[in-house]
Amino acid sequence: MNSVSKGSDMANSYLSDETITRCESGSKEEKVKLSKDVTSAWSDIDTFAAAIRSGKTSWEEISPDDMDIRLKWAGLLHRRKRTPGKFMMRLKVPNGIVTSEQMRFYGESVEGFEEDVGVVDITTRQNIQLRGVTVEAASTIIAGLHALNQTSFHSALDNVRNIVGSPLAGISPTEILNTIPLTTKINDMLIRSPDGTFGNPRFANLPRKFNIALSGGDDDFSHCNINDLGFHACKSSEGELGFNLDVGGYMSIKRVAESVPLNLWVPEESVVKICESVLTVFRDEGERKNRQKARLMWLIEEYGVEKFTERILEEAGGKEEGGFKDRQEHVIRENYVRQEILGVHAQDEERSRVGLHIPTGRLTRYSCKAIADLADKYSDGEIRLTVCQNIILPNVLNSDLIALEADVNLIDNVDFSAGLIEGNVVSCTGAQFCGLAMVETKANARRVSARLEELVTVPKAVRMHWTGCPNSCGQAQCGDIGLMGAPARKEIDGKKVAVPGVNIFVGGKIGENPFLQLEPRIKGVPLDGEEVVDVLAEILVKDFGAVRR
Ligand code: SRM
Ligand code: SF4
Repeated sequence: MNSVSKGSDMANSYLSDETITRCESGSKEEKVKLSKDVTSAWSDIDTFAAAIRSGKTSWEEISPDDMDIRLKWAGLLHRRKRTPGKFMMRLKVPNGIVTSEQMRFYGESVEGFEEDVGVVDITTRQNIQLRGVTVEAASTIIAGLHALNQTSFHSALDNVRNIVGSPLAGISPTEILNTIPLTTKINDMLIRSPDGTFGNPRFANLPRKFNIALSGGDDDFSHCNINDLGFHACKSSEGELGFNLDVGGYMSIKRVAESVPLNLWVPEESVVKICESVLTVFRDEGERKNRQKARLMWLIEEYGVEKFTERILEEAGGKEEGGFKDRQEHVIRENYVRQEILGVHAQDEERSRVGLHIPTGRLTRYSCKAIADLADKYSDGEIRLTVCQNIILPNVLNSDLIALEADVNLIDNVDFSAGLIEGNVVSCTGAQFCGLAMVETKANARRVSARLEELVTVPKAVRMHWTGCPNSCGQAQCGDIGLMGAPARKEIDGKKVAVPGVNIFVGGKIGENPFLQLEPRIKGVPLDGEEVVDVLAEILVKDFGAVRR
């Protein structure tokens, strides 16, 4: 049996004796978390970096439990399989709001690394990942992030991931509720200690990852239905601002589950409280043995929806205490058309918001700096990230739009306008850096979408989601078309040989009436060459009204 580290400022001190007993006979990850508290990562990274800098050790001598597991609590994911000794560093960017100073810092952080490894990605949780990071560099980058009021803590393995909010918060004419103050409050509750510093042990040892998203209006740009907690803005019958709460949505190899509605409406001021109460129940009662069943949905099913609601309300101090009500009726506006993100859109009489396309969300050190400069010049230094891996510059004066377009056209890999297919590609990391990937995704997504733009024209945007394996980080089941890495066979020199391929899903929906497409329409399409292009062109013609050029 492992000895349990349980000091007063540690994650394990929040676990009851009963939970610790379950963890002791739990999965490998649970044993690693017990034997040395995960909060150690927050200071270990400085100790390891100093020892390497002084020549006393090398990254190879750091224990694999620290290197590959515990350092994830500092946002450091060792890419042992693809780039040994180098990390991907995942940040926390609540609501996807980034300042020009922070964007400039991302570019500078990867400047010293080889150019093809030292890149920056916008993720499918409107977040940032820096790549090519060494142990020595990580400690300096974390200090730089903290100085800019941002952190990488609590962003990987068994903690709460980036809090997703509406990218049009505060600037959408159809908004019900601005999500920015709330995503900030939830983030602060999770990661800041009472003295305001980064790193709070309270919810740092959960049974598994946990996703929270808030939608401020009917567009549901946050994809609430695939989050463990999805808050849908909805006024109460008395006109108070708040949210209907859906719970348990997630995607994984084992299971893809759409969230289920609770009979619960949460007033704006009790959102943080209900997050705390669900997280407490999940931390204390969630599965600790079988990681495939350690997501919130399994606990909800154990309770049943009604009993689960009672349990979280009890934890929150009761229905009246928090001003909670029964689920409120949400009237779907007639003929509501989902707003566009990309392109120029009126914000008020003088200003516009401008959505810029970042192909597959990949930024370079150069494009980070160039985007920071654009934001300083045109959008009061503000940049917004989207779950579709693009960016928005808000508050651009209409009189500046022509100059902005000219400036954007000088930047590689940032597009002022993009085709209806290329502009709507989403892609997970894939085999370039991800050890779980079955196929390369970002490069294929770019090649295939460019070929499709040559072959067909489509009457409206087609969202194509690429994901390198069934974990579905690229959310294939949400896409109009989803492509998921899978085995395929191809005839080469008269013989059938195994090649990288994709399963193709058709018909996922997002927005007011979301739908997850769980079954692929076609399996095992080889990825290299033209076959996948031909199959997709056919689907575009049949299902999406495309016309061949
Ligand atoms: Fe993910 C594991 C990348 C969003 C479901 N995901 C991984 C790892 C950490 C695996 C690994 O160690 O290599 C990937 C790191 C690759 C790398 O080098 O970047 C990885 N996931 C990503 C990102 C970067 C994809 C992207 O290119 O944008 C996204 C980071 C979001 C963030 O900022 O935090 C990302 N992952 C998602 C999503 C989408 C979402 O959150 O809306 C999902 C499905 C939703 C969900 O989680 O329920 C998702 N990732 C997974 C899973 C399956 C979870 C499960 O319960 O089994 C894994 C595997 C795991 O955790 O064991 C996984
Ligand atoms: Fe890696 Fe698979 Fe996630 Fe893509 S979907 S980033 S290949 S784990």
